[in-house]
Amino acid sequence: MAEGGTSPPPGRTLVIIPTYDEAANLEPMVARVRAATPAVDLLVVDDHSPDGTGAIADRLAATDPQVHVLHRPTKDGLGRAYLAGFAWGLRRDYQVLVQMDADGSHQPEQLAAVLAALDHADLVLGSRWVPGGGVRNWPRRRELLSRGGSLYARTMLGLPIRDVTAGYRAFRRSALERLDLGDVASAGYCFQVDLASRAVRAGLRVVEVPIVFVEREHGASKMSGDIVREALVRITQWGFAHRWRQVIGLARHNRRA
Ligand SMILES: Nc1nc2c(ncn2[C@@H]2O[C@H](COP(=O)(O)OP(=O)(O)OP(=O)(O)O)[C@@H](O)[C@H]2O)c(=O)[nH]1
Ligand SMILES: [Mg+2]
Repeated sequence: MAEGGTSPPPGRTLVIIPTYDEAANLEPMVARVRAATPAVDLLVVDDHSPDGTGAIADRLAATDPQVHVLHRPTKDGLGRAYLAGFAWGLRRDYQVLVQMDADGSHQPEQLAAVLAALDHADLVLGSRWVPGGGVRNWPRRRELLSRGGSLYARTMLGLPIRDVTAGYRAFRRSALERLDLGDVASAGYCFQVDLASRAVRAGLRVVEVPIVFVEREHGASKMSGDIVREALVRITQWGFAHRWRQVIGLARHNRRA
């Protein structure tokens, strides 16, 4: 395994930014990404935002050949927006695909550190819950929900990851190609857990690097009770299935011994 963290990313990079009603955030975010890492391309995946975010994305794309836009007809969830973005990037020759929220929570200025860690990883998670990571301006209640959710998912699924719901991520193309994206059904938050879990089970090298997550200043969160419920139900189902597979494996092993 290569050591170090300063070499350039291994190929062309696409930063995928899903948007739903991010009119106040998109332009500054795109400008920050372009300033911080001028070599990367961007793909905005907009779900027909009523506030005109899609038109802003089109305007940015018209003046910058490194900015692209994928329009989808209706709001269909963060997970499916990312799947569409991955498919778009994989059809082209991008070697690295990055997930980044539009609301300023994932700081573009930390992208270089996230990409550098791909040097010795297949998937890099920008992590709030490793030393050096954290959150800024988050209400205590929100932090507890996130920490608790991560702990629950990590324990249920037996994952060696501190920030399982982290949404600031960089994948090598080869990693995404191994994850059977065709049968990912998670629409909301548990999409992040689903992909992290698939990566670990596939034997990929998953590395966490510290990031500071900043609470959005403009626009509204799309987080809802339904999204939390979807995550809770699915993670619990996956957890029991995982434990059951372990029990069966152990029984087979004992029978052979
Ligand atoms: N295309 C698309 N983007 C979405 C959808 N839902 C959320 N997003 C985007 O996904 C990113 C994260 O959504 P947020 O609403 O900030 O939710 P979050 O960051 O998970 O949760 P918070 O902690 O509340 O900010 C933002 O860029 C949203 O605009 C969706 O259904 N479709
Ligand atoms: Mg957010």
